[in-house]
Amino acid sequence: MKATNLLIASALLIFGAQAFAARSSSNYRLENESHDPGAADRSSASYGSMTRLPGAESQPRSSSAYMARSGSLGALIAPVSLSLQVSNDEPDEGTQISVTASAMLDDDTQLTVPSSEIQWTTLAGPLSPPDPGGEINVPFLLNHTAAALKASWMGLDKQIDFSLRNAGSDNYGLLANEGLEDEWQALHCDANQDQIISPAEAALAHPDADPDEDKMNNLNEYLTSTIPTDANHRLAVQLMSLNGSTATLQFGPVAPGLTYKLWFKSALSAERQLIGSFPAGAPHAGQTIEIQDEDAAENVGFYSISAERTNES
Ligand SMILES: [Ca+2]
Ligand SMILES: [Ca+2]
Ligand SMILES: [Ca+2]
Ligand SMILES: [Ca+2]
Repeated sequence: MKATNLLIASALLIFGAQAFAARSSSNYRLENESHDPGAADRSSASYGSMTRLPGAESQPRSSSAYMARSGSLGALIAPVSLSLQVSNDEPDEGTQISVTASAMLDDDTQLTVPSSEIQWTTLAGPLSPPDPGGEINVPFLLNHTAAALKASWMGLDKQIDFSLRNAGSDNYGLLANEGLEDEWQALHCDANQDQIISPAEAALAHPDADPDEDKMNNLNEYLTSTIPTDANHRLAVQLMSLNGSTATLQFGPVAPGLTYKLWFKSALSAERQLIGSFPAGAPHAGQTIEIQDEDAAENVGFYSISAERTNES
């Protein structure tokens, strides 16, 4: 009895070795063969297959070149192109958009690819990759901004370009809701112009701050189109000379879109009188304007200059 048991065990061992061994002849060699007597899934380095009946609950599987169609019997499919559909490629800042991805397969059918299966890369701009549901929150912007995302899936790449619209001028991060254009504030306070505004930079850009200490706060520098980080750049009027009753004055720097008014008062406590209005045309932009007040009194007086915006240029 003992001898018989030993013989049976040896026979099973020999059968198993024949069924699973790699085989070859002078014409072919079969590597990595797998054997699934229970009709289970099989795969090698270059293909994947599943042996479930249509409708069976299963997940698609893939290799670098193929994926198995979910629920089908041993079907292999190869995606040939990837496409992206976006709800709006010119969205306003602060809105939400959605991206859906689909693949054209080599049997001319389409497959929806979940966002969560895609590897997303931000190529340009401030957009983060979509969440697993394909939603993207468009951040608030300083200005109109181009953006691009890349989707990579199953060896296929697809780029999608966006033109993000700056819908509001006073809504950006720490610069929001201060009554000054964010773009102007960032131009002068964002030290490395990376559009990341630190609390210290935001403090320098506050309407009441005077970072160049020229006694013109940022609000007034903004209103008169002067540079808030240059103490030599501030709207001022200077008396150049006084000959008889003719005063020669210079004021500036002037900017397009502003109208300047020259005022005089005989004493600090007196009512100011309007000497004249001077639209600042383009030829004078950034320059100083010289004017003469031919009714200047020879006694002490005070000139001042003010500016108001007359158009949006
Ligand atoms: Ca904005
Ligand atoms: Ca602002
Ligand atoms: Ca200032
Ligand atoms: Ca200044």
